[in-house]
Amino acid sequence: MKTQVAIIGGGPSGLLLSQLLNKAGISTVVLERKSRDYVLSRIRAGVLEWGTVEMLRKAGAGARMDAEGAAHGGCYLASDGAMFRVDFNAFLGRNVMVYGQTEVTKDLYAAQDAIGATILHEVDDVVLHDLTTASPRVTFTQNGQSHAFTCDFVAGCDGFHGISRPSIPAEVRHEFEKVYPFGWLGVLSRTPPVRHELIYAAHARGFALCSMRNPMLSRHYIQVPLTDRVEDWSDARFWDELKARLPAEVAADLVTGPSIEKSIAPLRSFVTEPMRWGRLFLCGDAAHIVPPTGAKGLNLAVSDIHYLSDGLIQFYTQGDPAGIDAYSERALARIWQAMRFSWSLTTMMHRFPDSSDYDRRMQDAELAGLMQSEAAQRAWAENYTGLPY
Ligand code: RFL
Ligand code: PHB
Repeated sequence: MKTQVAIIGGGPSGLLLSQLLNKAGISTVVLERKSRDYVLSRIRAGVLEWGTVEMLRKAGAGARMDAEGAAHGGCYLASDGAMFRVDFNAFLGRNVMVYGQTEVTKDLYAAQDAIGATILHEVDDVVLHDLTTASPRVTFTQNGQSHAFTCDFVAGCDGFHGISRPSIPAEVRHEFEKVYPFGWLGVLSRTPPVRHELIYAAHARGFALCSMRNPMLSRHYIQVPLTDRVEDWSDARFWDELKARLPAEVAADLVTGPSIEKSIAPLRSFVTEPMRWGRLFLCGDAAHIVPPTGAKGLNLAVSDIHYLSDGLIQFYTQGDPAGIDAYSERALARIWQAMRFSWSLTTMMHRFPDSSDYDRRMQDAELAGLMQSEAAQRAWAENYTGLPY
């Protein structure tokens, strides 16, 4: 077997890359460790930057998003009772799209099926060989049988715990990491969203976020200690805690109901540099992780794929390696901006266990500064809705 681009990982970044390359006549093989049902059961991101929306349309996977997604022209920030709205439309004439990652992934699978792309599920023991030669080789097992194929390039789209990043020698990698001393408890429920747009709430008891998937499906998060387990949080305890952290007029409107999914995610900022080694390119969570506060993870995966797919198409159609040679630098420049935004929003909105009174006054002053300044809100909106590619 031989293909032009081997793609490790069938999450949003791997599927989107495969789709864009296939549409340009470039052959791919996607290797995914889990089953399709498992990949589609993961509840993750909910907010798409407009650049992501346009990339999904370009890939031919945007029709259902355009029909069922909700364009939001702003969002709310709340702090101990006070709440204000950042108006993306007024400042920038831009929206974000509320459409779940689960649906994005489903649409990408459907688009891949429609063009007959090769996606192998439940593969194990993926190993990348000869990455610094012109003909890398990929070996793996499926149903207990060993397989191998050669390719021109490998795209490592296998998430934070994948094998692609560790395939780059440790002495080549420069890793930057910040682990936050708390996690997010996320709850999905068949209840109407409390407001039409998202609410990010800072509170003395900890951060809370009201998000949604559609008019009858809400997604809420609260900051919890890393030592907490999902079993510690009955539905009743969760709703009480969420209400306690929201402004009173919002809490009064909150409709509660049984949870249909509940999970705790740790918060981390992580970047590895460079994102290319020989013929291997890292994309998405394989190369970087942001805390979910800025809603940037999936969107950064998509901007990586924008740079890499353009570079590979330029290479195959014009014989010009300029785009793939610039990939790591271009992707990283945008990634560090999103890292800064996610870190700054996380730092401003959460309670840190070791923070002093001084630190808390700084958080209050930062939020008040944002509330009072149109210039600050405009800059915030530019980052939240997505910096240009
Ligand atoms: P993924 O989605 O992790 O996909 C990687 C795929 O690779 C497979 N894999 C392997 N396959 C073969 N061989 C191996 N050895 C393999 N190892 C792993 C895995 O099974 C998987 O299918 O990475 P990708 O494609 O780079 O996509 C990144 C996004 O999933 C991620 O950044 C976002 O979900 C982050 N995120 C959010 N991003 C946003 O843009 N907006 C949001 O609102 C947002 N909210 C969130 C989030 C992530 C969260 N969690 C749970 C981490 C909210 C949460 C709670
Ligand atoms: C979500 O709806 O899952 C979501 C929305 C915004 C975030 C993080 C997660 O910042």
